[in-house]
Amino acid sequence: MNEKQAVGEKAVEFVKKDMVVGLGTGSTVFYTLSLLGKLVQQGLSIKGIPTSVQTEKLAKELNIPLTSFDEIDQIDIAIDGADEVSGSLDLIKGGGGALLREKIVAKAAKKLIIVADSTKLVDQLGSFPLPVEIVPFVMKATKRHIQKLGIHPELRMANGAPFITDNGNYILDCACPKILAPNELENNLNMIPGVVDNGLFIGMADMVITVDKNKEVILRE
Ligand code: DER
Repeated sequence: MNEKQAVGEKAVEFVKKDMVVGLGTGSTVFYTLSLLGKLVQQGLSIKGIPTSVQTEKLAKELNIPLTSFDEIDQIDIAIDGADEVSGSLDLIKGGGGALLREKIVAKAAKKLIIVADSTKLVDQLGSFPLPVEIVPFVMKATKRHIQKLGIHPELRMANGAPFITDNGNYILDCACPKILAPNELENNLNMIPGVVDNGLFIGMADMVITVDKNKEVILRE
């Protein structure tokens, strides 16, 4: 079974007529968007808010109608992937470089559903390097401030140059010891001048759709 497809498509069951849907970014939510595109062709009336230029492009290819925060105030449901999911449904996100818009959309949603294959499940966050979005202007000083928190930032590169987010910023991927106090780390990071946001999504997921040891799709809430 393709776990990504199974969990991605399961999430579509929670999308109802006339909903405003936060459209996540990545290879798992790709299956959610693909099935939503088919249902839209069959008459499902929804409006999507994309979390990245990549997702916006895919949604347009699938003819999923799009809206924006200029037109709506609240999102009914956001569906997104994750890079790590802890036992308490806390997340590390940002592997795809879209963490800022993903967090904005997630915060604006009445319900956040995460679709994650079994490889993403961890006992404690921190095996996946924590993505931190920073302003390019002040990178060296920002890296020094981050290192004082006991984590180790590395500039994300793409094609031999710094990776640039949809918002024109850099990403530092930070190797962490096991993250014992994720709330504290998230707040400490975001207080650093030059840090825009980070990939810790603490207490935000309402449901995680994943696969258990018997290869069954399960809902964790
Ligand atoms: O950047 C993100 O948080 C994305 O949701 C992404 O990293 C999810 O991973 P996936 O491509 O394995 O679904």
